[in-house]
Amino acid sequence: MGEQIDEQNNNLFMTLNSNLVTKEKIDINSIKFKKIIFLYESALKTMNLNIELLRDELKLFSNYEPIEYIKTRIKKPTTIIEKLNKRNHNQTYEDMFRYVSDIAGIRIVCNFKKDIYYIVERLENIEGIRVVSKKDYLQEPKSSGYMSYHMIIEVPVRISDGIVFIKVEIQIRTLAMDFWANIEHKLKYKNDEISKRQSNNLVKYAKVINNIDDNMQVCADKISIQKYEKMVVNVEQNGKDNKKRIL
Ligand code: 0O2
Repeated sequence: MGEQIDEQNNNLFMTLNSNLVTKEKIDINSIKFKKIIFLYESALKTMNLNIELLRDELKLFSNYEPIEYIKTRIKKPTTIIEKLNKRNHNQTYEDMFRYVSDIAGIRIVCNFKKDIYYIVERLENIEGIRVVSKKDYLQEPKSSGYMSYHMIIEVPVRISDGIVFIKVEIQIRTLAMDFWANIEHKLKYKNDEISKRQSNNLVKYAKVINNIDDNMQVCADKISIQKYEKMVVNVEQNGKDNKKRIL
């Protein structure tokens, strides 16, 4: 029975795919393009809901609030075309599906570095999604100084015609990394005219920020250990008091 459903889904997936993933030139005003963007929007909404549920579950069940905020966006049609051109790909639907991995994008901003790795682990285990790639720019920052954890995943989107796996890019970073990346994006990322000196300064500031992140982590770890030790002392004290009362 399960195999039959899998086969059915697979056939629908192939039919839907062969209608959409074609070598036709992209027309951003066509119904076909609108349908494709709808699929990316659906994948984004599904993933966003999963992340919001994870955030709420952690808060309610574990009193743990690693996520400060979540942002989502769909890449502008003209930017999709620009990206294909810049990377010397064809302006076809096939190349758009294959090479533009961030048409649907989610950014998760956490408090601490450890939170990032915890969130990555939880996202990997969401049923139904497929992890395509992971890039850890915390371990190996970009030459610009950029730090973040990137994941490309595929989210199943079911529509009446069938099922299709749609790529979503997830960027996970701390508040401090987000502060740096937003400003650097405005000042430099797509601006070739910035001087070497200013470029070096931005790399320097990224290192300062990384240092602050590390110190905040040490601070948080110490505070949570102290909290735990206090709790243990309280429990022991309560135990002694109860004993005295009984005697
Ligand atoms: P935008 O305007 O933010 O959307 P890909 O670009 O994903 O096909 P690549 O080069 O392997 O392939 O991706 P990478 O570098 O892992 O991640 C790309 C995205 O990360 C960028 O998207 C940026 O959002 C962000 N990013 C990467 N490097 C930097 C950096 O040096 N500074 C800042 N501020 N952000 C960076 P886009 O589409 O390039 O740009």
